[in-house]
Amino acid sequence: VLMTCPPPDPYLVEQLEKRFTLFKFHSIPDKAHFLNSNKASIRAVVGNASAGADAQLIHQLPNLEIVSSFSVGLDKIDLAKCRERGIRVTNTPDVLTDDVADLAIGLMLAVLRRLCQSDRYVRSVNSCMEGRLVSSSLAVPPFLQIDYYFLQVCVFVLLNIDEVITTLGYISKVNPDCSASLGTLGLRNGAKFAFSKSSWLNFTGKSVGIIGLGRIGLAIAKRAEAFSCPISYHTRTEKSDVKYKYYPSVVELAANCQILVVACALTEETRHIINREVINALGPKGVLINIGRGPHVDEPELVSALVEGRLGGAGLDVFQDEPNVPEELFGLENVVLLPHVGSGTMETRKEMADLVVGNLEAHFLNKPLLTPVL
Ligand code: 8YV
Repeated sequence: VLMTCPPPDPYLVEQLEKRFTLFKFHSIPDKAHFLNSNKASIRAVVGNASAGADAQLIHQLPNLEIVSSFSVGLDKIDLAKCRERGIRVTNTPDVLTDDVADLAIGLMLAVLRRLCQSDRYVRSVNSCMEGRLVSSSLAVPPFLQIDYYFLQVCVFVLLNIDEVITTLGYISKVNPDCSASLGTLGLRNGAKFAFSKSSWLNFTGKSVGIIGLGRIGLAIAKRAEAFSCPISYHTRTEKSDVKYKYYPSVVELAANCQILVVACALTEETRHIINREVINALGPKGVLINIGRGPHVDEPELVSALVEGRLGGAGLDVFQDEPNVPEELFGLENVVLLPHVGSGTMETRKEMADLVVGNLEAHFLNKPLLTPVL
């Protein structure tokens, strides 16, 4: 078995190693040499959302029988080539649906309610007040720490006297409500931390537009309904069995919702389904949530819309060139950035691993595959 992705889960690796001879392609320095010497013995590929089996790899593996993906998404597998060669393909549907849908709702709440910003604020206020900031982020000898901290606070107070008064009111609970105030604290490496409780938006009742109404899209819709969100959707063809409003174009969907969620598979047709026109239709009060794939979005367009304020906010679990994230997003407080963790719970990752291994076992024992794609 050739694992083409970086090992995504220790349990998966352990289970594969118990049953098969596992080659971890990612950590092999001379891949061409490795393939030359081992190509004949490789009968299965295990991949995930970051690496699967492209045409070039399939071409180099003459005895490849099955590709078992540790993902529901199949965009890293050349399905046409597999079909042509009679190579079986399996994925991990259903077991991750709830987690991905939960995360989509989490992102909506996090963006609108500024959860991550609030968390950063509380940590910063506390580490600053206790002087931990200085000792944890700077290599200052212990006997100098108090002085350095004192100096930092003095400089900061002089520069931000108005905000310090407001913030101290909040911290000392003299003014526990502090609802319309703007507190600013000079923190990590001298960066300023702007914090305004009145810039948050509520989530309940916001209209949610979903692109793709498969298992994950439907699970998101069901959850958003519980928050009294009117639901609309876009798919290639209208669904006869759902009551949500259908829009035949993504631009129309974007123009008629406040939160737009990408929940469709990545194909040539859906690449850059979020483009400038869609972003402008969603507008300065709209929020984009992407739990699909990075290339669903024209990322430079998204970045400039967020920087210029043409888009209200974004919650992103996926990026065009993971693990790289456009730097321009780091300074934006209306953006929540996650490292592709939609299915990343212990329970789900175990179920995904069991499916990957179960499919391989079934194949090599000539039994029906558990979750066949091809
Ligand atoms: C995984 C995914 O993050 O299922 C998918 O399509 O993107 C994710 O579940 C990934 O494959 C885990 O390594």
